[in-house]
Amino acid sequence: MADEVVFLNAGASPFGMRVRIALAEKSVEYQYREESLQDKSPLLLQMNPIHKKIPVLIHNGKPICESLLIVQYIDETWKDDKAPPLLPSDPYQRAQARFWADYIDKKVFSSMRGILWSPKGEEQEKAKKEFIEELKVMEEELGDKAYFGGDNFGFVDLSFVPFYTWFYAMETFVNVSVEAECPKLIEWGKRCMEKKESVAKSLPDSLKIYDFALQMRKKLGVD
Ligand code: GS8
Repeated sequence: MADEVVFLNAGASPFGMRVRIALAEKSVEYQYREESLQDKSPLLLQMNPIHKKIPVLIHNGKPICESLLIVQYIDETWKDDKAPPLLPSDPYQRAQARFWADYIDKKVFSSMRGILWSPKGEEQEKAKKEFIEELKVMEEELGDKAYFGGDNFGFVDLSFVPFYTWFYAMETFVNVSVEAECPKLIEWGKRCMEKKESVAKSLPDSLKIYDFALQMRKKLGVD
């Protein structure tokens, strides 16, 4: 029986972009369902009753929630000869990759949220400072490698690159140039977009993301 794969997502979500890239990497066919986060479908509530969030992957009727766990599930389930595994085979290297993905979610995403959804002022400035510091940590980890995974695009690259398309919104909201602060990180983002079709076709345009963030700020009454 053919696999039935359903992907519940919302277009601008960096977490959803991770899943999109992973599915593209492994050439998995799936049905896409766009969710409205203001009016969640009964299917989303049934499939992710704990967090009630996208993304959710439903594989043969069984849900998997949380983007990093979904990506790991995809990596373990669809082993494609053309696409090397996203996670390294060595347990220590695997733990390190998971550490950086966790750092992105706990630290980088948290400062990005601070920039995006805070009113102009002290709180947003604090988030800006933290954001740049954290990006520098990521840049240091990248070092002179082509990818966080070394010569190949891997789990950390996949976990981080969706945020690259959000950088323009951050830069515009708090008047900072990520390229001036972290040039290697920008080169890495461009490399991912140019060399990885799975990335290029999964990331929305930065301007669209910026418009989306502006609309959200209005809706939330931040500005
Ligand atoms: C985060 C998912 C998330 O925040 C993951 O999958 O990695 N740790 C999770 N999803 C948001 C949309 S993206 O900002 C969401 O579904 N929000 C709906 C809500 O909070 O009601």
